[in-house]
Formats: sequence, C-alpha cells, structure tokens
Amino acid sequence: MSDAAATGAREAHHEELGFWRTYVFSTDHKTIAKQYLSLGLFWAIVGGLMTYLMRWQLAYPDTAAPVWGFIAPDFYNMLVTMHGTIMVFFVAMPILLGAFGNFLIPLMIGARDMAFPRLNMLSVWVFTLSSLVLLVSFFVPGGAASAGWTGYPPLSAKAVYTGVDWGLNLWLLALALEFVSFLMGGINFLTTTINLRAPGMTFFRLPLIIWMQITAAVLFMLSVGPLIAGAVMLLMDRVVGTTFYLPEGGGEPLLWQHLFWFFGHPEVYVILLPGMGMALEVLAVFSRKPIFGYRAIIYSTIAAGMLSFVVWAHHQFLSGMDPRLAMPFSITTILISVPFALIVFAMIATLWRASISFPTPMLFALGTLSVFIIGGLTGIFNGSAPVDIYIHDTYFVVAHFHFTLFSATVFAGFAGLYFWFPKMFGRMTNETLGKIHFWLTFIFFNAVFVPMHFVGLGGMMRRIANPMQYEFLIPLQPMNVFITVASILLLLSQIPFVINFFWSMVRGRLAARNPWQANTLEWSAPSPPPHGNFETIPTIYRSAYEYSSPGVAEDWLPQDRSVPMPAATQK
Ligand SMILES: [Cu+2]
Repeated sequence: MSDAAATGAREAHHEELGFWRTYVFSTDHKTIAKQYLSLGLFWAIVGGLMTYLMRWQLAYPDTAAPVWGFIAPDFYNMLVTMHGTIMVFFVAMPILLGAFGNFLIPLMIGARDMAFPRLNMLSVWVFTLSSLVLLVSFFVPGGAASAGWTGYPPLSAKAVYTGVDWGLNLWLLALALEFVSFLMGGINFLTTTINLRAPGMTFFRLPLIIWMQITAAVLFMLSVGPLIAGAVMLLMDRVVGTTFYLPEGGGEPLLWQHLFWFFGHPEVYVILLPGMGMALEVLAVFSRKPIFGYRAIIYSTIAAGMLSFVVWAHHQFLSGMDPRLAMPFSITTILISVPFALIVFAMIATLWRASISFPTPMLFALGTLSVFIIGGLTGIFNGSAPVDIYIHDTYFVVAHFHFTLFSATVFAGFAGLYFWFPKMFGRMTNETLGKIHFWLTFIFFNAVFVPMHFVGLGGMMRRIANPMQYEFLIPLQPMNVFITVASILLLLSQIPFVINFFWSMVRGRLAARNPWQANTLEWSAPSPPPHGNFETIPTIYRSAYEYSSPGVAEDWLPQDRSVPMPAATQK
C-alpha cells in the first residue's frame, strides 16, 4: 500500500478531526475541491459583476461617466484587464481543475485520496494567497493592472518611465503564485492517476474526464515554464531597469507575445478539455448508451494537446512578426480543429438512437456541445491569416472566445455541478429551478454573444471604452444597448441557480448512492463519500462505457434501484 493509501485507510477509520483540520486545513481531496469551488465562485461574482460596469459604459457612455465619474478610459482598461485575468485564472481554472479535478480523480479511479494530500492542501492555500494578492492589487495607488490580460510590453513594462506601478507588479505576483499552486495540483493529478488506480482500472478503462483532466495538467505544466521565465523578465524590466522587452535598450517586445501565447493557447485547452470531459460523462449517462469512439476521443485529446504547442502565433498575425510565419501557423491552427471536430462528432454519435432523458445536467451538457460548435467554427475564421487581418482584435474575436470559454466553463461547469452535486453534498438539486436556470441562461447567453459577432464585423475594436466617439460605430449603438440589456437578463437568470444551490445544500432531497444510475466508480461510494472514499477499494472488470449488450445498455436500466455498485465493478 502506498503512503497516501495508507493515510487514507487510517483516516477513514479516524473521523474525529477537529474543526480546523476538517474544514480549513484539510488534506481530504473532496474538501479541497469545495475550497477551490468556493474561491472560484467568489471570483466569478467579482469578475462577472465587472462586466456590468463595462456594459453600462458601452451602452450609455454619457450616463455612465457622470454617475460613476470613474469609468474613465484608465478605469475601463483596468476592468477589461481584471475581468479577463479573473475569469481565466481565478474562475475557470480553480473550478474546472481545482474543484472538479480534485473531487473526481481519486473517486473515479478508485483511490482513497490524492497521491500527495499535503501538497494538495498546500496548493489550495497558495491559490488562496494568490487570490489575496490579486484582491490587494485593487487597493494600491493607481489601482489594479490595466495593461490587458495579455500584458503586452512596452505598455506593461512602463514602470521604468512612470515609477513603480504596484497594480501590475502585484498582478504578476498573483499569477506567479497561482502558477505554483496549479503546478503542485498538476503533479498530484498526474501521480495519482498513474499510481493509485484501483485494481483492474487500466488506462483504457479510465473515464474520459480523467484522460482530459490529466492531459490538461500536462499541457499546463509543459507550457507554463516559458511564461514564468518571461514574467520574471517583465518584472525585471519594470523594477530593476533591464530592457528585455524595450526596443530602446535593444529589447524585443514581440518576445513577450511569443512567450505569452506559447502558454496562452495550451491554456485555452487546459480549460476546454476538462469542460468537454464533464459534458461527455453527462452525455453518456443520460443517453443510456456507451460513448461512441472512446479510444478515438482519447487519441484526439492527445493530438489536440500536442498540436496546441505549435499554433500560438495565430494570435500575432498583425503583431509585426515575419509575415511568412503566418502560413504555417494558419495551417496548424486549422489542423487542430480536426481532433475537436472528432470529439464533437463522437458526442453527437453518442446521442444517435439513444434513449435520451433531459434532466438539468443533460440540458447543460447539450448546451456545452451546441455552444462549443459555434465557438469552434468561428475559430476557423480567426485562424485564417487573411481573414484575421480584418477581424483581429474586434468584437468578433471577443464573441468567439466567449462562445468557446462560456461553453467549457459555464455550461460544462453547471452540467458538472448539477450532475455531481448529489455526490458532493449528499443532496439532490431542484429540477424545476435547474431547468428554468438552463433555459434562461441559454437564451440570454446567445442574446449577448451572437450580436457581438456583428458588432465586431462592423469594426468595433475590443478595448474601445466609448463607441460614441467613433462616427462609424454610432449606427451600431442600438446593438450595443441590446447586448447590455441581454447581459443584465443573463445575470438575473442566475438567481434560480443561487437559490437552488444554497437551498438544496441544506434542504434538498437526500441523495442515494447512485441517483442517476450512472456507471462510473464515484457512484459506488456513499453520498457524500467519507474521508477515504470507499468502504473497500473496488476491483474493476470493465470500462464504465462497456456493457453486456451493444446499443442501449441493459446495465443502465434501473432493474433494481437498491443495487449500489456500478456495472463497471460487476463481473
Ligand atoms: Cu490560440
């Protein structure tokens, strides 16, 4: 027995940990997952509400300025910068990897905990520290960072001219701490999956979400190194007076763009893959059918992961880099849509001739699929260098990445949350509120982001703070007003979720072990699982996606609702 398994087994019989060790300094992966979830949801509120100041400014610039006074262009830049930073690094990553990765990996592979439970605890606490640093950065002189979430120099290296600008320094520090935290998380994800699988859980019996989580962890760990080095160089330019990125000292501003996007594109998949993995699990359960093309999905995931390292300069077609580089990066970018098209095809084929039911998690999984298809298709436009010349940095791009990231983060995140809520909290959510939440979110999401494509094609650039100052944008103003109104309705659409989430946590119907009649391993543990997860570690005889009969699987049908063990564990 490994160390962690021994600790888990010991702690499984030792429930009397004090308050601090149970809820605050816990080494239990499930508690750590909930800590990540709470921090992620907190930041989602902060980063989400920031958009309303931006949208107000964009729709009614004349009223926003006098009322608030402070939606000056500088403040607007800060809002844009911090919204992007928060949503990618402090919402998507902690929720999709920190919360779901931590919660699901040990439970779904049949382990008692992560391989390094204390490292796991350290990871969430370093993330908390990083969150605090980011919070503090709002209150230093000059306010938080405002150089865009990509922090391009020479703008971001301006401290050498203007003195120390603490907002941006703290922004760099917060990101560095967050990277350290997720490096520790990634080490845990990978080691746990390699070493702590239950007997019989071969790699090709792993649930797809696990494959996608560990691929995401590998992508993150391989791509973040150059960015950390780049960030140190940027900090030195700002504080020590070096000129790595400043042309007047012989530096090269483009170097940062290369280092940033060498990380930035894989980072998109670090978010996207866990999201798609969750949607896949949910689709499989509520289609009552094996996943179509299980191995093809795994190979596609790996192919997309490898290709993601050779597409980065598609963000830089207009940056002044050698234009001959545009062609190879266009080709690799369009190539990378192939594995994703394959995964989407597998999702649709899984639905084909299935006996589909539509509880809330399934609605959100279908939302993930449909929204991702549109986001993926507009990506092909962006990836083509000649087209990108016209749409680069416009709201078309803003619409594109919100379609992909909203799909992976919001729709898949909600699919996962509604689906695993019974396992996390031991209670069921309310279906009526869940369905209302889905339909309102789906409708108003599209009302917000579909028109953005047209605003972008009309020429509106992404960081314009006052569209009324540009004559050619004035005819588009009604559309900006429409988007703002729709975005307020999108915010109000989250009320049913908030009520549902807190009410169900306390008052929801008690959940059985396996309320969805699902087939993966976490459902064989009690709801919620105790410290140590399983009464006895199960032995696995087949993949969760293999059934006795082809087509509609009989194992799925609730012949006997008292049978707790998933089919994957039955001989
Ligand atoms: Cu990219």
